[in-house]
Amino acid sequence: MKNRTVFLLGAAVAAGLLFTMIGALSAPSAAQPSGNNSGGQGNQGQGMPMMNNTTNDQSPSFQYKLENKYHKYENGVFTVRAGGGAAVSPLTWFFPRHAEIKVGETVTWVNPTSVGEPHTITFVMDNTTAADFAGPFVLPSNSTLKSAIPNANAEAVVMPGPNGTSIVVAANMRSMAPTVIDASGKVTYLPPNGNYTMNGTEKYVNSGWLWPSGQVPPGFPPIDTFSVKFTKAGTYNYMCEVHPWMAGQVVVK
Ligand SMILES: [Cu+2]
Repeated sequence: MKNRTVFLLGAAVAAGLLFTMIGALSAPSAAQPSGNNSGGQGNQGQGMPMMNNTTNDQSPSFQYKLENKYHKYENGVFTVRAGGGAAVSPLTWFFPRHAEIKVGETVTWVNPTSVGEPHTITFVMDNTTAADFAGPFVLPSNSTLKSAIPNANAEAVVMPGPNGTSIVVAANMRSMAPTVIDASGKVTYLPPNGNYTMNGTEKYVNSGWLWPSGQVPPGFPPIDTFSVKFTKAGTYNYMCEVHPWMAGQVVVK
């Protein structure tokens, strides 16, 4: 368990760096929505006002208050915002953290962050099926990996493995893509922007990496929303696999 935690922390730090870089790269295009060409992007039907660039709108306290202010729960659909904030202060939190609904209703998650910071909505019901977002995989002997993009400044992380094999570190589909592991252990991948009906017996239900609309990096599944319909009363805890301190709860009555 300790090793896993250390690995997770290492991976989280690496991903933090990665996304800081992605954030920096995408920041100029993200800054443009103050013009007209993508003026709808910040709204996402959530009643969120566009940030104007007057005073201090990047401060954590401003962003936190803003994200907590707007609640949307109508027609049996409770919308929860995964993350929020902007370039200076992306928020790694669910807003609100507790959603209370009735049996048969739905929770929909969106990511209103104005820079490309991803989150997951991950329910780990049996306590053993959490998924790291990258891991070591065995390559057959004498195989090599090269980038699919010609002349890319890229090289896969490959290490010597046992018996002449190689170990490649690759992204984990069960973290990155919408995934369900049912009571019998069967793994099913949902299409991007999964719309899942939870029966309460699952071992693992994951949104995949949920990006702000229009900010999915190349190579990632195009996911900017996730919906779960709850058919059984109970308390459903979930977390974000990218930022394990992000925790939320759906109470179904
Ligand atoms: Cu997160």
